[in-house]
Amino acid sequence: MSYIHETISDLKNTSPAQCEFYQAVEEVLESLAPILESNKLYQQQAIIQRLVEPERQIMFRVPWVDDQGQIQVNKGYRIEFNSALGPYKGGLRFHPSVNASIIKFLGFEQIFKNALTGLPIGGGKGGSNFNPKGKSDDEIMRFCQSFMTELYRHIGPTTDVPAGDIGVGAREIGYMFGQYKRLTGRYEGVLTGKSLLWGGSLVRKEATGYGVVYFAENMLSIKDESLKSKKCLVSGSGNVAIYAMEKLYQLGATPITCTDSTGTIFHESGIDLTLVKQLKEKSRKSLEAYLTEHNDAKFIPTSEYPSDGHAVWRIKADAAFPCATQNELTLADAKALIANGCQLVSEGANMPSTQDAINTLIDAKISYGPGKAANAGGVSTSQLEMAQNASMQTWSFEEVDQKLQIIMKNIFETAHQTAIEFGQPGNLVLGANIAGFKRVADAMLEQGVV
Ligand code: NDP
Ligand code: 2IT
Repeated sequence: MSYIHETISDLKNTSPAQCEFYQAVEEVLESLAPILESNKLYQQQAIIQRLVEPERQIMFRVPWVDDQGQIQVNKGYRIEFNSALGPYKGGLRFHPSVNASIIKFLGFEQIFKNALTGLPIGGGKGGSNFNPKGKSDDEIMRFCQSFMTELYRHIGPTTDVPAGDIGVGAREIGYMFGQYKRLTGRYEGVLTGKSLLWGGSLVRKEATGYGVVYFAENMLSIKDESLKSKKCLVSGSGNVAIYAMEKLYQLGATPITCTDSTGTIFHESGIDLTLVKQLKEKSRKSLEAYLTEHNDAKFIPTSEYPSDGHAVWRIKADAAFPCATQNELTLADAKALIANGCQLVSEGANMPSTQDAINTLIDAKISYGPGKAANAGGVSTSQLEMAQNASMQTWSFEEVDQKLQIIMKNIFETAHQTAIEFGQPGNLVLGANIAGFKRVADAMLEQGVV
């Protein structure tokens, strides 16, 4: 058995029943064979075995009282995965599907994503199996306060800096920041994605979605192409999807779909973004309500999705932007995209494509931007928020957006050049994994066995 397969097999024995985590580890480790061959120190110093084991895993009870006076109990997590490059950095996800496997896969991805940005941030992730859907504002506040009542003792502006992810936006960050301040008495940049009124950074809200589109532009530019006039499939209708669609429109492309957990909207003439913002950012409704304003659009409920995938990827278009959740683009979906002439996939979500879908997209020579490279604009702008907080400065929208564009270009160039260097031009999965690994692994070598 090879060294890599042995490591994965050990992991399955010592961390049972964590399939999303194994999937993320396998994807990274499979790409690392050439660099592990070229520098034996990584094996001698057990870098891989150290990387797959989080530095610390915190799991806690989150009790809270609902509007009916009933006591509810959720699970809370913060996985502090790797601090070789800086304080643990990564979002919090509130979704009923959250478990240790999901948080570990997200934390593991975050190590390499953050390394790839070139910024001084380590990798971490957290969250809860709390379901924000249908909860009142008061319930959300009480939950967030209870969550922070345990989390506050583990985080800090130079140790661990959480942010948002699925189910955690400005409202939740606000309630958590308030409770942190109350418990510690400190007003400091312990969370990112804060409101602009009290320490947030311009562009952070838009950053992940804008970044995914900037990354796509970089992928196309080396083929002398651009997004202008392209028809685009977008999945999701949350923070990442909304600002990916906004940037697509700004660059002359047309998003024709978006999705949520209830189904898919297909609007051939272009998604009405003002309406999606209204439905999702304000009234928090199902996308089906889109039809009340646009009877020329189509809503495909999840019950009508193909059994081997998702309706959104079966629609003919030039480019695809998965921006909802993990494993939302299957092998059959990838084949349908290719058959329909799709030229590009840029991932806003974390691990949205299954491994066989990724292999198929790469074999078809489609421009494929893996999430840990393409969606790194969010965490990068979080680091810009930390920098502003630490220096007590606020930068203009243009200044932050300019920095974001440069960071996305650098990430693309790094992954692209690394893929060439290791003999697989165009394979940005290999390029991103090796480049991210090299930075964090070399830091670990220099810091000794810790
Ligand atoms: P939001 O909560 O704002 O939006 C999530 C969207 O995805 C919603 O439309 C939601 O539908 C849909 N969705 C979530 N889970 C499922 C599911 N299991 N099946 C179908 N649809 C689902 O989250 P974000 O936009 O912030 O995050 C989206 C993705 O981007 C995630 O993978 C996240 O990890 C990743 N990401 C986020 C970053 C950020 O800065 N926020 C940074 C980098 C990556 P509904 O409205 O019905 O709930
Ligand atoms: O997956 C991600 O990169 C995020 N959810 C954002 C993390 C952050 O710290 O801004």
